[in-house]
Amino acid sequence: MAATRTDLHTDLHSDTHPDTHPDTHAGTHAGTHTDTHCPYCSLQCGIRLSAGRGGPELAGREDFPVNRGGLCMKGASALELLAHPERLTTPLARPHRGAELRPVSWDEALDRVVDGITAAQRAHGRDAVACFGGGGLTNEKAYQLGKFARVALGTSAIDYNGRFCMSSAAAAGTRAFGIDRGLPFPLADVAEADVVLLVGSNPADTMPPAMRWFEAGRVRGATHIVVDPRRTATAAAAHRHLQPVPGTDLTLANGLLHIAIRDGLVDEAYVAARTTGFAAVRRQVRRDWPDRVERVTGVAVADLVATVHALARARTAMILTARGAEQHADGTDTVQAWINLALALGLPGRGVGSGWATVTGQGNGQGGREHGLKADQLPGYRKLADPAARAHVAGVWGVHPDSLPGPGVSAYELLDSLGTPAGPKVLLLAASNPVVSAPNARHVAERFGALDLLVVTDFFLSESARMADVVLPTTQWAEEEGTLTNLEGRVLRRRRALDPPPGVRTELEIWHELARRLGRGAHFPTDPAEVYAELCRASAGGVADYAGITWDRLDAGEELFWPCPDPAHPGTPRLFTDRFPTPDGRARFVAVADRRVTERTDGRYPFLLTTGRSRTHYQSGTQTRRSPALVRAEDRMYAELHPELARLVGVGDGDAVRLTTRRGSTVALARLTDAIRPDTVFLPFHWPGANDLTSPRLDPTSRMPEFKACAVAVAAVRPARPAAPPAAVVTTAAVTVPTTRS
Ligand SMILES: Nc1nc2c(c(=O)[nH]1)N[C@H]1C(S)=C(S)[C@@H](COP(=O)(O)OP(=O)(O)OC[C@H]3O[C@@H](n4cnc5c(=O)[nH]c(N)nc54)[C@H](O)[C@@H]3O)O[C@H]1N2
Ligand SMILES: Nc1nc2c(c(=O)[nH]1)N[C@H]1C(S)=C(S)[C@@H](COP(=O)(O)OP(=O)(O)OC[C@H]3O[C@@H](n4cnc5c(=O)[nH]c(N)nc54)[C@H](O)[C@@H]3O)O[C@H]1N2
Ligand code: SF4
Ligand SMILES: [Mo]
Repeated sequence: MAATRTDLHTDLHSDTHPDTHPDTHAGTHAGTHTDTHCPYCSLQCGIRLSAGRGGPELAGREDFPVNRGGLCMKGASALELLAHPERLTTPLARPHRGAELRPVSWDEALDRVVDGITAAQRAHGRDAVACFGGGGLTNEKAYQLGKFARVALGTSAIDYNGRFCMSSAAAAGTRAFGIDRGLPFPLADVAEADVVLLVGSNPADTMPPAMRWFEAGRVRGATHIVVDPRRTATAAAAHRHLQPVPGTDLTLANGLLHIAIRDGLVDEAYVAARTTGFAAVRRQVRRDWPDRVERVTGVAVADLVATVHALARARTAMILTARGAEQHADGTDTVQAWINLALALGLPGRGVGSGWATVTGQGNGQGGREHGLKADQLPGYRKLADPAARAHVAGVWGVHPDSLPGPGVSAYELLDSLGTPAGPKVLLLAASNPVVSAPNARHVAERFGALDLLVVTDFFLSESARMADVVLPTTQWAEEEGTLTNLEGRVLRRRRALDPPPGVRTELEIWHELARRLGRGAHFPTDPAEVYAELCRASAGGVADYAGITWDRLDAGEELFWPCPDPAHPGTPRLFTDRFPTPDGRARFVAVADRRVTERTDGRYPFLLTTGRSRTHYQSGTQTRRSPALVRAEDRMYAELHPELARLVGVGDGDAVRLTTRRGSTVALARLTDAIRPDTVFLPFHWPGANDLTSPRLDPTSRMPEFKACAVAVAAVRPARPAAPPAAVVTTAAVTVPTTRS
């Protein structure tokens, strides 16, 4: 590996750390280092890259307050992917449908893309071209892709994978508090909470370095309670574990609030002074009496009572939700139900160590949802339908407000419409792998097949890229400059430590070239600092105001959280201390009822399937399934089954098991564990197959799909122990990739 790495890259750049040699990219000498951040999750652990003898070396940054040197196995292995033999280093194109992808020049690839865009828009109108982005893109790239759609293409058809991530929490947070910043306080505040309730969140596996703050709290004597159908590593370390039926969190939260009201635990003074709408909620939860809640959720009344009393008695308490509570067809209302509980107990804005928060997931999951990647959104978390917002952003962009398209449809609806008579005919996809990660994924693959032109920008040939007509190779984390916003709303600098392989371009360069060919090149600079400065201007006065978070302040090492309206402003680590950013300054209760939206089990599909993450792999697996270290740790898809369920269907540990839902079927290796509910199967979605099963039913407000609960049939596969991995179990090693350097 090391030899390939030095082949492909010039050595590590000299230090860009402010203490030493700011902004020099010339040197290639040992002993220098660059401080940057991990390519993966929203914790954005600080990473230091140094020039070692055998090539670059990577270490966790002790000076970065979020991880203080800690890294998980994904972050620690991130160097393996930079000079990976499967790295894309030249554009690829298919001469015609059905032909193999083959290397082409940049000019040929870009001309092909622009010809496709022009032909589709001429025949079918501007919305015939769609864009789909990802929460891994830097702030500059997220901003630029949103602008590219509205200004270069003039299309309303743009959305991104954040819709599949935290959109329910974003919608509920905005509805309740007038703002969506995942953690409205620094992560370190977790250590100050006397009670923490984690709902559908498994940071011990999904953000291991974050556990230091939970552990610090426990050492101080804090009580931690986890709500999860599985006894995860997070639940095992907590004091109490509530193990509900998947999809019943809304009833659980309403039930806890019912008990709080019954037992006189509501903070009436806080409710009167800082909120509106409690009367309707109080009426709503009357019917959620404890016995009924126990029947629906499977959580014992004694656990319900103990949980709500612990939260209410605590000096400081937090409720944190993540994907387990949010990825449901009633995800927005479910999050609202947990917010209602937090408000009734007077937690948000009470002070350090209290509140409600959502634990955002992707590297730039927070920034990605602020700068205009979303179908209905303009930079600064502004609304595309708001005339004042349109006028402000059009002014920054140097276009007429009327030239901006209106809001488009959400991610799954967009994917579902591809290639239909009224839908887009061309898709530009960057930083997402929907044929693995979108719900009802086989259907999504069919829609990809119906397009006139699919263009994928990636650094590996993902399953989605493999279906493309044109593939554009781009830079990876350690090869680019930019900013990202982590789960706390803290803005960070990604710094370039290495040169990209020759032939690879940044996305800002790619979009500039496409825009230039469309006659709009002047609007699309390629320097990230310039794009960031424009983003700051576009966000000024918006909810997510970056105007004061200058590139220079970030480079000087200032710790800056948005909103930060001017360069003299210190930023806002903690929100809600005096008021909520709603018109009347109060937080809003909303009465939410159980609409029983979760797909029903029946005789044919008698169990519940839930999906999520393993500690080892990341998302659709494009990156981590190519890491030798991570593949050694876990090389194929597994399904967690309770031994009782396994006995019922005749499956042993390590046997192949077939899972079938109303959408499709897949095979995984059975992993028997009594840590899961006997009526529930858990499947990680890091390999193709899991999303052939999931339901595309959408939340009416956030348009979040129902990833976390659907009805499933479970059957043994005969012969029970296949010699080779079963068909749907795809390991990277088994996949032949049309090579780019043959
Ligand atoms: N190793 C690893 N880490 C990651 C990622 C990764 O892919 N791999 N991805 C990153 C991203 S983008 C995200 S969004 C975060 C996600 O981070 P998490 O939200 O922590 O991860 P998940 O595994 O999706 O879901 C959390 C838990 O929800 C539980 N759950 C399932 N159904 C329900 C339910 O109905 N109710 C409740 N209460 N719980 C339920 C699952 O058992 C699971 O343990 O992780 C980030 N970090
Ligand atoms: N069943 C089920 N499905 C789920 C979930 C679940 O819990 N269960 N979780 C959902 C969630 S929370 C999420 S966030 C999504 C994530 O799912 P995806 O959107 O598929 O996310 P990734 O797998 O991270 O895909 C990123 C792709 O872009 C590439 N990439 C990374 N960085 C860049 C970049 O800067 N530029 C470009 N051009 N490419 C880049 C990677 O190589 C990879 O191919 O999956 C969702 N799907
Ligand atoms: S926890 Fe997240 S940011 Fe930190 S090293 Fe792991 S993947 Fe990277
Ligand atoms: Mo996510």
